[in-house]
Amino acid sequence: MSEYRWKDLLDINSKSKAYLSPLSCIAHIDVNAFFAQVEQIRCHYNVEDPVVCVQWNSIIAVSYAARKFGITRMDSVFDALKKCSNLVPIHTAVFRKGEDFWQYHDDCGSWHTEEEKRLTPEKFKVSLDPYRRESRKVIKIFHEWCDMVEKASVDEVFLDLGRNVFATLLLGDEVKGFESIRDQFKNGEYELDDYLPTVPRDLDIQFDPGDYNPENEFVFQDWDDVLFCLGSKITDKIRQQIIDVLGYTTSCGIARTRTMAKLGSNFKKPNAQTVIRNRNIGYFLDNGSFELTSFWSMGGIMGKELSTLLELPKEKPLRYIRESWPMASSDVKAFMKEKIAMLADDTERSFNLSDEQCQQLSEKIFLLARGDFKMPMNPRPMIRSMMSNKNLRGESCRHYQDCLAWLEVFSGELIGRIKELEQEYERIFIPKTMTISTRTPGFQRHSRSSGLVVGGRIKAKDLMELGTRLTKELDTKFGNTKDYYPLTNINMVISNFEILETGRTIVDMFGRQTQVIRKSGDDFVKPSDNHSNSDDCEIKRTLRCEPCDMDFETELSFKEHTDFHYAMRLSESLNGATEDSKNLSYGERRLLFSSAKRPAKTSQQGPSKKSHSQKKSDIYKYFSK
Ligand code: DCP
Ligand code: CA
Repeated sequence: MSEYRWKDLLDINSKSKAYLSPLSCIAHIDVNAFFAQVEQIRCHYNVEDPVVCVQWNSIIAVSYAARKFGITRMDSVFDALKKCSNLVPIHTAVFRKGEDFWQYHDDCGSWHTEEEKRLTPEKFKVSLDPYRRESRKVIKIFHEWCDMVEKASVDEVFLDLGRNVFATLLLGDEVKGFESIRDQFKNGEYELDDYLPTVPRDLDIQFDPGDYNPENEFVFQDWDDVLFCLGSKITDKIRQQIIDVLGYTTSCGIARTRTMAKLGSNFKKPNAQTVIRNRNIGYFLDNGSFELTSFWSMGGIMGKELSTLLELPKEKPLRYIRESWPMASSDVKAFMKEKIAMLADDTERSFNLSDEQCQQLSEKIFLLARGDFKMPMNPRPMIRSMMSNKNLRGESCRHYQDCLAWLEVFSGELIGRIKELEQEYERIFIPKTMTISTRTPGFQRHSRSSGLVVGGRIKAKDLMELGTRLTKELDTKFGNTKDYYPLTNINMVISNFEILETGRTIVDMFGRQTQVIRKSGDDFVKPSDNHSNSDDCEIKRTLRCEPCDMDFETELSFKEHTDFHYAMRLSESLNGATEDSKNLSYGERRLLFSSAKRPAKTSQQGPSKKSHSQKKSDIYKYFSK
């Protein structure tokens, strides 16, 4: 008989209960050397080419090919070139001071060796947009497969595979050998508290390499083993799709909790997955490479201090936790409190933890060491604010005009990020507050905030206008004091977002472009002229799209049209735009189609964009114009 019950199995089919079930199946997937892979693919290099992604002279991502030469993120480009003479350093895209769009400068030749071609922080600001864009494409693939995706950072996600593995086990017929449990499920021949039947012997599945099984445990002892195997087949397919469609390799971990899945994905890199089945958790945690600080939330000083407080040994510290406090977290807490009391008078070694903190930490440590610390997924954390920031060096921001040049950059960057958010969430985001903040050479911060009033979608011009006003206020107040300029930092923060649902409140969304008018005879009058008896008159809505100079009779046709624009924008952001696009800002148009375009080798949106644009338009066919 199984050690799990029917209710444990049914719970993984519920988004809210799955992570609590002992049969939970969670994956963590992380893109390998993310920025370096983005640049490698964009510039058509091979996976064997030692590509590094560079910001000024620093390396911020190292491909696995470059890692073979011992190159790390700590190296400068020059150090790395000494380690590998055919290194391929590729600089991030940058905004130029005074411009509202980013650009790659691959065509500038040897920027890293020729002084005059160097991209310097005095004149440029790094743009991470290309990576966010790629990140969105990757996340989109996860959403195609999985109903609970939590984006943990720009290049990693957690997936709750509960529904996926439930369906493969009980609802599908692809995998043979589960006929009996499927029949039992379909015919309702079970009670929630009944134990599940024994796993059949003649199963038609097997683990690919990646099952962490150092003690050669018999593989399919219980249903958790089966579910992890099914889960690993799914993540295999997802990861293969990411390679096929986008070209990126990833590493993946599968386990019953998020923390274990994350340790798993980090275990083998690049292009690998590691399954930590429940019965192998102990072996995995004790394999020599893990301690309390290995867990994501225990990194840094906190984990170190707790290790000292609990007197954890260097050798197998997690096993020590399990063995020293085998029964309950209250035993960990008791030890902690006793130790804290003992050290109270020792100013060098005393700990300042409240009873409640001890309670929480002891519960967490007790569970982490058993690979059983459960946390719910947080699929869409709400965005609260967005910042565009520039650290300034030397004399690069000496007066008000210099500030304005950086405000152009900030406005362009923030509008780009709002557009990204809008695509990701399929909502319209309108920030209501802006803050401009500056830092003086003496590290004093000054800031000014104000409400942003816009009647519809926010534009770069709106941000620039208010940013200019706030910067002017700061300049008037502090600009004449001797230690204000040159500034060492300036940033723009927008916050307090109003979020509108696309397609629902058309008048709210397109307020300025939409007119509601009532037909009376042959004349049109505004309905506000006569509210009282609108029921008995024919009300005609004229919905207008200004960029296209077109009117629409029905909300449906108007909505289809705006959806078309939306699809165009989405497609353009994925595939590159055409010259007649109505969805480009002035800066984007100039960047892409200016007649003064640079000669041949120029790669303004990157070579891969060009090749992608040939594939373009698939998305259009779902929308009418
Ligand atoms: N990044 C950065 N500066 C850091 C850490 C990360 O700019 N100090 C950027 C570059 C990375 C990306 O974030 O490519 C993702 O960070 P990861 O820590 O996941 O590192 P990588 O993806 O580069 O490598 P790995 O394969 O080890 O995950
Ligand atoms: Ca990564």
